[in-house]
Amino acid sequence: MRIKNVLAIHDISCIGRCSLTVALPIISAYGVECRLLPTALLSTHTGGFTDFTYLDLTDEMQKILTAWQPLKLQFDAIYSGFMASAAQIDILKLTAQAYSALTVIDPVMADDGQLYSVFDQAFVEKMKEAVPLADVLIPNITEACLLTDTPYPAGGKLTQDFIEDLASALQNMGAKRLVLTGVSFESGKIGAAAINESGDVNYAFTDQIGAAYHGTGDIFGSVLTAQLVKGQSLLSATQAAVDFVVAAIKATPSDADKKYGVNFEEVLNGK
Ligand code: PXL
Repeated sequence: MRIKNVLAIHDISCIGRCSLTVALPIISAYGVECRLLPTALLSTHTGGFTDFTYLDLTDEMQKILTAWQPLKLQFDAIYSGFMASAAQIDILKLTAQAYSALTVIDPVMADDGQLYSVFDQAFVEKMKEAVPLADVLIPNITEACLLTDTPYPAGGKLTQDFIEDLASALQNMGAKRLVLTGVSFESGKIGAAAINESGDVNYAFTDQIGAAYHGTGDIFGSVLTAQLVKGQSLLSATQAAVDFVVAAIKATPSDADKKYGVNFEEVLNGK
């Protein structure tokens, strides 16, 4: 049987366990080939590190895609994350149109009510154009608010109505299915909302442990994409991704520096 594959469109942050340094090992460990289209090369990720190097690979991405044309490649899924420029969102659009693949888009740009330092409102506006490309859009709550021009709730306090309004706004913008991450209605429980084509919302929760670590969104997206490619339903892929992230946090010493990410390698070793 042909091994399924995913084209992962993310940056390479050399240090800090996020984007391609988690997508590649996790997707491979699920028995799915991980093909790469790198968006940028950074000495570290941008969350909590200062004075990082940042090489924007927009021009190289175009050259790579051109070099692939004669190869007549097929991708089972395209999984995009950190985009280094607005022009890369046009590249994502062309790639999604050129290859008929399940398109999983994580509109990486913000968390905890804050836009990441390297992005601005013009980038948010451009990211809105990626929403209708998504067979599965996987924003966190901050990103979902930015994409729908919804004010971020005071203190991050969420209700079921709020989540369901965000979901229907994103589906009205053209996202087919959604997984909203970082959903919590009561202290001690956190998880994700999975929304199917008809707008039905199901939740996958787990016990909340410790603080927020860097890179867990990319771990979540990698497990989710691998599971979808392997034929799992949206809800079971979401639950698997929630459970994997929790196991990775549990495997990480509580006094570890959060910007170095979680010990997901130990979870892979146990697979
Ligand atoms: O994990 C998301 C992410 C990916 N890549 C880079 C980042 C971030 C979040 O800060 O800075 C470079």
